[in-house]
Amino acid sequence: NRVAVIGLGYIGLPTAAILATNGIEVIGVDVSERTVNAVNAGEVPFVEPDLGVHVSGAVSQGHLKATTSTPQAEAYIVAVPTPFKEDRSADLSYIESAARGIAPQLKGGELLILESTSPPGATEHMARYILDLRPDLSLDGSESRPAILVAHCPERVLPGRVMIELVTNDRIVGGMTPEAAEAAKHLYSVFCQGEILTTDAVTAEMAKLVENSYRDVNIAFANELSVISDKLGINVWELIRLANHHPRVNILQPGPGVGGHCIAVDPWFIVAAAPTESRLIRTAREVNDAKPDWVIAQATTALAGLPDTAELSVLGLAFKANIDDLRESPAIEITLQLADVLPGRRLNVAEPHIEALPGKLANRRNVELVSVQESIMRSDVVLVLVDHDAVKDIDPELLDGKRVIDTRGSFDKRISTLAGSR
Ligand code: SAJ
Repeated sequence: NRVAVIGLGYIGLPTAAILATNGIEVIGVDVSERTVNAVNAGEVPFVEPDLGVHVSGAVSQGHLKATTSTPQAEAYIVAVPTPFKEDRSADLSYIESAARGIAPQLKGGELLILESTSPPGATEHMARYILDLRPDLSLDGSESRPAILVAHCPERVLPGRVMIELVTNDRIVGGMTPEAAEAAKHLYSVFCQGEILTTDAVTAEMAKLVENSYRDVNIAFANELSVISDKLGINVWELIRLANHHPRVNILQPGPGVGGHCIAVDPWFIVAAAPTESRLIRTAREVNDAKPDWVIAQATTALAGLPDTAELSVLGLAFKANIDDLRESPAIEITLQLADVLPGRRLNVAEPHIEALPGKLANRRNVELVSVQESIMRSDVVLVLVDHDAVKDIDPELLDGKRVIDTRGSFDKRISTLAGSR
């Protein structure tokens, strides 16, 4: 049995690799020649712990091959991007183009799994799209047309822990038909040691969106508390720590905003599907999206009145702690805007997980990448944007006499105000 995985990105490649290392013949398909060549050379074009070992092992055993054209296979896993469009509805064009590749290869009896995070109805859309191209097939064998089994199986792995969570997480499998759900469950049981729960396709789509919205709403609550606390002169970290002693309260941590490729996107798919009804989910998105501007105002206020020579230390650029991933990072957005609104100030940026500033920041004359220690020593105002261990572990004496804006509570036990500037 042969499985084709369409889209060799952050989800497709790990899934292809784990199937292949479990003895399945896997063909990975990607539009990028570069990605295809890298995989065929046993290499991984991005950073994810342990993925490299799996890919190189699977390729050298001959179980994993990559190509740019969709082959014939018994099962297809579609793991392509579903970005949102200007109007915040989902862009299904990558799914459609994967479907156009798959359709001519089908004979009937194949399993088609959509893994991409999708708005409600996307799996059905993919199925209908294929059946329009292949009217000789059906979803249920009706009118003696051979059936294809279509299911949605959202991934829930945490970047940085993908190879572990692929195996250990429980998995939701939603079929367009019960047979499709069972077939998908059978395939995932090859590597998934968690529970595999079956449902219908649209419930599986919503489950994924709801998980990330749940987190977004809870982070928004924490972010709102930090703004309220600042206004009231309360230390939000102490406040949350105390409130969390209640047996049924578990408030998350405020930050400079919500980054990453999922939590800031997925709730919009729910809002687009039910705009009038999704009031809380929409507001949470707005609260989190507004947080970077609030942080920028805190930093400019802290610098106001200081001599022109006073410099700013910016600690962290990644979208969360202890990773090197800068994509969709609120810290990048904040730093870029600060570089613009403070053209006369030097910004000493420290991001211990990168060797060079990303392009957008590299061409700003007032921005320099330095070590955490150097950044603090040079500066009068310290803005913490990511709670990397390398930031939390600094000698507290370095902060003496500095104005500290700690958006992550990295020093919460040592400094009693959030803004430090009051
Ligand atoms: N954040 C806070 N405060 C918190 C927790 C997180 O400000 O208390 C921020 C982070 O700093 C980051 C953002 O939220 O900027 C998102 O980080 P995250 O660790 O919450 O999540 P992701 O984006 O790395 O991964 C999420 C996970 N979803 C859930 O935990 C419900 C992961 O399981 C999903 O597979 C992934 O989205 C995805 O691909 O959908």
